[in-house]
Amino acid sequence: MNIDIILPYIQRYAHGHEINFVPPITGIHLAALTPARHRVRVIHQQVAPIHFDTDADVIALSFFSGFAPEAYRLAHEFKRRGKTVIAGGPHATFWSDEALAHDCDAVVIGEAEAVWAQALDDAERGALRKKYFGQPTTLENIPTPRYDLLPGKFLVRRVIQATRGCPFACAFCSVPSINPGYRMRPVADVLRDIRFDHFRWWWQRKLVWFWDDNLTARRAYVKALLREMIPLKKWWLTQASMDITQDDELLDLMRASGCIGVFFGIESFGAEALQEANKRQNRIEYYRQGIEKMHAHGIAVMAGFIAGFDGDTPEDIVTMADRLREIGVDVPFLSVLTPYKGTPLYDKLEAEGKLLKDRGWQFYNGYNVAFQPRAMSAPELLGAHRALWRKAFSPLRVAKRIARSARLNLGAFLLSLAMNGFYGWKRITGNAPLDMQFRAMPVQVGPTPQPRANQFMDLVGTVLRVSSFKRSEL
Ligand code: B12
Ligand code: SF4
Repeated sequence: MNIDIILPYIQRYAHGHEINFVPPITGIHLAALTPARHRVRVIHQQVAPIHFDTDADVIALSFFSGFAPEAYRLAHEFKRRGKTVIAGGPHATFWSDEALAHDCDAVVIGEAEAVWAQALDDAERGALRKKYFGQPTTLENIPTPRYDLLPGKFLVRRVIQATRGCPFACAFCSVPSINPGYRMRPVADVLRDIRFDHFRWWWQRKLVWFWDDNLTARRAYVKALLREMIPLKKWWLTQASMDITQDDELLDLMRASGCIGVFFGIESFGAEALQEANKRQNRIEYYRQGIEKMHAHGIAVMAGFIAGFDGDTPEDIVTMADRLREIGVDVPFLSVLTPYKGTPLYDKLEAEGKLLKDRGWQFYNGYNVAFQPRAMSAPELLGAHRALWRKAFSPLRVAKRIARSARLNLGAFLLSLAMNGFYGWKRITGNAPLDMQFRAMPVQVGPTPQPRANQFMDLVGTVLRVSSFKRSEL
């Protein structure tokens, strides 16, 4: 059969967005799991248009909640054209009946590994079941992602997953229910993927981007992996929890193996908010010292912050821009608290009757408000988030963060330059907060405007490509 794996997308910013930097791993991983007798394509709607006149027999849709309206529109269009539509991913897993009611023929609930080949066999025989329950399996023998199927637009290409799960249980996060427990791929398998070097440009061969939930949770495992990575001389990035800043041996290994950036979910500066979030691994009084330690190891700190906890006031939210500067964050990611199914937060807000019934899934894209906050109205929360954004990405603050990262190593500096430049560009060119408020806050489901690339990333790509013509490898 011919199979199109599609990752639907709804533009989250009016002026340039995350589309052409780092690709998701999900599509190319699913393609790698697809038995070889099928022909498979991977289409990322964030960089490529959808062609309804495809010769595919099966359309596989993978989507987050915020993109569900577009996924369902695509399901409807493909179904009208006689295609078999199979849905999966974090939204369909928790809302399988909804997906079936929106023209999906089948839903894979949970992981693909154990059921994907069976679902395709059934589709081929015309005996597709409505639901497939993909129980967590061992992560042994996971194939290398099909990097060859990534469109050329993505600047970074080697995305990898070494582990699944996270030992923490933050109230807003669905990882513990999506990936219960903690599973690790054999180190040798991960190294095989890291050694995969058939990429055109030096930075694509140099960079390893782990899309793990929390790569550093099992110290013995991650240390064994990093020891093996040292001779490979890569630059790598991942998500981790802040408690690693107290493990000097791990930090030394991270530096030695080429870590250039780590994403920490710092989330808040409020003790009440952290308690509400069940973020027991974060200690406010240690933020600054922890980040200094990362910097001392040449590692840039990307950090997530969330606006809208019960304890937050609009002032608390806006002043986060000052506080994240004080503690030395290199790249901030600023989200609005969003209640995803499968989280304690969702259960609590639903029980309290605080989920706003007039909000479609578009509001669940991380930048909009889908619930009634305690200390302010929904529009006040949105306004405070946009004010925080405006302040944190003012040209001066962006420039200062980039300048400060120049003291780190080259890779960490380039990362900070690219990511701060990406957000700063949006802020300058698009009057981003206004656009986000009025254009990226969707009020109705409709045809998606064609995503536009972030021109800053295009510029970075062009500069890198031109400057690479005469060099071999770093
Ligand atoms: C890596 C990651 C990112 C990356 C990459 C995003 C991307 N588009 O892939 C970054 C950092 C950019 C990111 C951003 C965001 N993310 Co994110 N992210 C993750 C994370 C940690 C891992 C996902 C992953 O790649 N896993 C590895 C791959 C191989 O597994 P997988 O995707 O789970 O797919 C498996 C199964 O789900 C299934 N499957 C998936 N799709 C399909 C389709 C079919 C047809 C089939 C058969 C099977 C199948 O099979 C796969 C193999 O078993 C997850 C947590 C998690 N464990 O899911 C959160 C998660 C997916 N992210 C989440 C969110 C909310 C976001 C943001 C909206 C956050 C924000 N505030 O901005 C943004 C959205 C940005 C965007 N443009 O997409 C939520 C989604 C919740 C929901 N219900 O929608 C999650 C679950 C975390 C959470 N908070 O609970 N994210
Ligand atoms: S530490 Fe990160 S991945 Fe783990 S439960 Fe909390 S938010 Fe989710």
